[in-house]
Amino acid sequence: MTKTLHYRACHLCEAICGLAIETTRQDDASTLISSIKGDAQDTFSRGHICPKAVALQDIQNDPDRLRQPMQRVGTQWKPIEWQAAFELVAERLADVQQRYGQNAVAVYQGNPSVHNYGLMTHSNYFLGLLKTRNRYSATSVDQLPHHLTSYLMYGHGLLLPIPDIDHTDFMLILGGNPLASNGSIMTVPDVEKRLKAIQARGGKVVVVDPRRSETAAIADQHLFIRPGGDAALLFGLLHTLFAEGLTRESHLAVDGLDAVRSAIAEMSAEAMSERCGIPAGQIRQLARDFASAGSAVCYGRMGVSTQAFGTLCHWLVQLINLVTGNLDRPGGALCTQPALDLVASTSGGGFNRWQSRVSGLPEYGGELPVSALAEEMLIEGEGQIKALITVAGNPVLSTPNGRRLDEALEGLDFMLSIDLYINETTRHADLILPSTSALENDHYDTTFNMFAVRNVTRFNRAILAKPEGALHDWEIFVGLAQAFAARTGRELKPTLPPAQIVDRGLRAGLYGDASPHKLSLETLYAHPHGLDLGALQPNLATRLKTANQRVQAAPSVILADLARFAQSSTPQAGELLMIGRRHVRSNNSWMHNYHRLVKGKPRHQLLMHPADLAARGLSDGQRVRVTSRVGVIEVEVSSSADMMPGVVSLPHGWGHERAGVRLEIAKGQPGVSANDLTDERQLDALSGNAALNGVPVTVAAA
Ligand SMILES: Nc1nc2c(c(=O)[nH]1)N[C@H]1C(S)=C(S)[C@@H](COP(=O)(O)OP(=O)(O)OC[C@H]3O[C@@H](n4cnc5c(=O)[nH]c(N)nc54)[C@H](O)[C@@H]3O)O[C@H]1N2
Ligand SMILES: Nc1nc2c(c(=O)[nH]1)N[C@H]1C(S)=C(S)[C@@H](COP(=O)(O)OP(=O)(O)OC[C@H]3O[C@@H](n4cnc5c(=O)[nH]c(N)nc54)[C@H](O)[C@@H]3O)O[C@H]1N2
Ligand code: SF4
Ligand SMILES: [Mo]
Repeated sequence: MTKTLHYRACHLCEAICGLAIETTRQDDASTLISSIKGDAQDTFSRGHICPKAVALQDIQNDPDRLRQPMQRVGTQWKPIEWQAAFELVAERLADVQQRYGQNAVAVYQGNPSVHNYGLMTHSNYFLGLLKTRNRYSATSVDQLPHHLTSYLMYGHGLLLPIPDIDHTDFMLILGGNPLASNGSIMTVPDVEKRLKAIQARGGKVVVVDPRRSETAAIADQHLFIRPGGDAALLFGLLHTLFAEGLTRESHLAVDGLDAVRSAIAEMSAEAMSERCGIPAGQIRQLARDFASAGSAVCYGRMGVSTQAFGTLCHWLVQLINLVTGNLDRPGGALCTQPALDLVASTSGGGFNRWQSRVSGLPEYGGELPVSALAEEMLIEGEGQIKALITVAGNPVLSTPNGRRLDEALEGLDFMLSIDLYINETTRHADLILPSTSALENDHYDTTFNMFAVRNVTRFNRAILAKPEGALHDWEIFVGLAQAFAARTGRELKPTLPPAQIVDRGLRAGLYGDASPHKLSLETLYAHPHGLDLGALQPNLATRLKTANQRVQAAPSVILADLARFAQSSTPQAGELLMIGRRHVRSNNSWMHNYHRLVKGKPRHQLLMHPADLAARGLSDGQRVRVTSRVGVIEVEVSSSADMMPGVVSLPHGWGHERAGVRLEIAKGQPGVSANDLTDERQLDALSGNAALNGVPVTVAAA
């Protein structure tokens, strides 16, 4: 038996923690993972990991994980050869497009699409050939408002200013719980230490959240907010900054600040207080604290993206940083200078160039909002979706009104899933093509290095050999592209493996723009613990992609959305609004099949304030029936004084007890799906992003 120590990052979530993985070569020549620990020599993550990293070995060994292409024949799954599978896909998709048009084939790309570089570099090699406008992804149940705001204000959807957490004196967090999520659009391994370091250097952390979250619990101040009330709070803050002369000159050239000032003239802290449930005095004080800090950063995430005014929220976050002089400034919000820069090498975005057929929801970046997916399948007419390809996604559990989508999938002519499991979504597929597992893959993080709180880079080598007959995700796309091109007589340009694409990008910038760091794969191979390229630096002035190279503070489509805000509902007596939550042992819908992560007491209960329980004659632990416009679920309720009265919390990604799902451990503790209650009609209408938080519900004894 020989033991070997390998170093690479975990890429299950955005934190990219360095791992030290020991493998043991057995006498029979097979290789086992003998331990997974944090890599103390990784200067970015400094040894930090969470329990999910240790479960990488469980993914590897899971008997439920698919290892070969599977074809559904009735209710049975039968193995099929790769080439036969590729040809079958090509035949079926070509047939659907020939009969119903190009848009009749839809695509949904899930979250791991940005955590696996082969999916980044090669999915379009195949999917691009389809030339369909029915492209969907998890972006529109997540961070779409961030991209749209950056596209409109800075000219590129990926110019996302990142909190300079290591140097700030004041961090205001709205709708993010990095202690559970490990940070999002803020790649920050070891976030708890970094937040506590703010406090240790005399700074402050303030959290705004309808639940006293794990992050709120360690903050200096926590403000409960009515779900969906953040735009009101942020208007009140910005108004106070203007009204009390708390603004500071920015070095950035800005258009439209006067227009902003007059547009929000009536939105004082006093006028906004009722909508967010925060007293005007506290709003004003927060504005003063923020403005008087040496440096400060306002950061908003999931909780403020996936709500009815997600884009207004992110626009206001940018403006608050801008007018206090904290945008593009150390200790404030800064853009990264990544080794492989997608801002330099991709187009900026594109918005509302076309709309969804049934509800007219706007396109962004070539995709339509996923809230429209089910109706585009169910409602007949020209352009109706007849076939679907899902890639690393589980929209039945992840998108609003998932039950309706579950039903819609039944009616498709053909469905292909590129996935590792037979889950709530892929059980409907005709064909599932599974890729190699994470540790069998090499990986370069094209996405999360862009969002990191330091400029960092690394290349992750595969640790386990590719099993015989297995294919990487990128190879599956190449196989599909070749078969589809052959079938339809289309020309296919040659491609390179992802590692070579990354090497080119590191050397020269992907499309010939000189890379600022002059790196190559070779240099990264020589740095197995990652390469630190320094703290974030001001660079927005030179990186702006707007037509006139100035920040656009008042994009007209955003100002137009103020009218919708003005007409929106104010709090109703007795209202009960549902929000979500994350737990460090879970990962969206797909890591519930590992005993190590799900053991112990269940974590999928509905949380409710004791006063709300009492008002309904309910008691802790009881089964309750939760009803929304679109659905009903039954679940156990847990009494929690951490909830804001009038708000209940249910995590998403559960609900594994469905016929045909092959997730034996997950089915032992299935939970229910929060997205059986969320409403596909509840949207940030401006961007089309789903409003998953702030869903009106009623709760009664089951
Ligand atoms: N109510 C509510 N709903 C939510 C959210 C919420 O907060 N509340 N959060 C939303 C957010 S932020 C997101 S990102 C979405 C996530 O939603 P989705 O992206 O739709 O789903 P995931 O649960 O991430 O499912 C990932 C799938 O990818 C597969 N997979 C994992 N690794 C690989 C790989 O390397 N290759 C391939 N081919 N497949 C792989 C897994 O088996 C699994 O089926 O959910 C959203 N839905
Ligand atoms: N352990 C774990 N880590 C993950 C994931 C996971 O599923 N599990 N998913 C990954 C993904 S895909 C993403 S996108 C990130 C998300 O990472 P985060 O953005 O940190 O998301 P959450 O942990 O869901 O935190 C959202 C917070 O918003 C609060 N909230 C809900 N509604 C409102 C509201 O109206 N206003 C305000 N102010 N707050 C509100 C919730 O109570 C919750 O505390 O996490 C990533 N990391
Ligand atoms: S926080 Fe956990 S899941 Fe995320 S990268 Fe680090 S070890 Fe992996
Ligand atoms: Mo996400």
